[in-house]
Amino acid sequence: LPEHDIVVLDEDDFDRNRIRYVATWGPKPGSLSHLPALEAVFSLGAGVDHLMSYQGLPDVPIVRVSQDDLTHRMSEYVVLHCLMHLRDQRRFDAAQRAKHWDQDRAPPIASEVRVGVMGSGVLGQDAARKLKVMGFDVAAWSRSPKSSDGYEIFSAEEGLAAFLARTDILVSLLPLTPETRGILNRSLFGKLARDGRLGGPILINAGRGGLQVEEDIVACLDDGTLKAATLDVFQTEPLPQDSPLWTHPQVTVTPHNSAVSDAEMTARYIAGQIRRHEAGEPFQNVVDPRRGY
Ligand code: NDP
Ligand code: OXD
Repeated sequence: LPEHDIVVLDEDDFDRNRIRYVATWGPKPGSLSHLPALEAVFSLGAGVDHLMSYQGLPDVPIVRVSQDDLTHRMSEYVVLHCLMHLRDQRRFDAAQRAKHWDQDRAPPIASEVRVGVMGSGVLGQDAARKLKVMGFDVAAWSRSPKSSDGYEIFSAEEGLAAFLARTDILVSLLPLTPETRGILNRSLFGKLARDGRLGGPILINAGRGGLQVEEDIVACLDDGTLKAATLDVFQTEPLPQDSPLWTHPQVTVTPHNSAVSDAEMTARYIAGQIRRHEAGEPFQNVVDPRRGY
């Protein structure tokens, strides 16, 4: 954007009256206030919970990142971990370390395993499509009613119980909002299918840590309500050293890197949005602050 000056908060001196756009992740209190020429705020990631919790969010379009490289990375992660659970890969990792030839059974195939994707937005739809290609029996859940050619989409509170009852692997790709906070809890885990081929329900959460109640996850793993979990996001990040999730034998921990935004791609995306806006076209991927996503 050669026609614009670009400044960095806390590094450069600048005149707040001249700031037209802000790109941010987890803005400090006050940092978005007193910017009279502000035209838009860009979230440096797909999620905007870090902005929705800002006190006094400016009344300008809030634009989030939604681009193919991030979407494809997330689908890679979801497919990888669904396949890891399908093939019980962690068991073979342990067997290899013990030099144990653990060849005892034919695993189920993907079509015998029901994956339920919570959140049927940009990420959920791409992941669901790719899980279908691998053969999984896929369904999804969203806030508003939707349809898809390839799989069933349940919606809202009314559709939740039926969605959970047909789910062996629950993939969470929900945004964190007041409605979804803490949704991944014991009551919900207790409604997942118990008659599946994997020996118990499995949770994969790559949405946000605030969606999950970690105490419930550990207790449900210990009493068999859940069989295993893959978690990319946590209530507190980095995951505290004393969290039992680090060492739980049924938990796979990844450090919030299922779909890291590439800095170069994100910069290009934001520059592209600014060019659209300055050419009189609307921003894309504008968030609705009333919904919180
Ligand atoms: P979208 O806004 O495109 O999709 C959100 C989906 O969630 C929609 O289908 C929406 O329903 C659904 N939803 C929202 N609230 C509810 C609710 N109360 N009940 C049921 N469904 C609900 O977002 P993306 O797919 O782009 O991203 C999803 C989230 O993934 C982000 O908000 C972020 O938190 C997380 N993320 C995590 C990353 C990581 O590295 N771990 C990387 C990138 C994103 P509807 O279709 O009806 O609107
Ligand atoms: C995002 C993230 O929201 O990386 O983009 O979590």
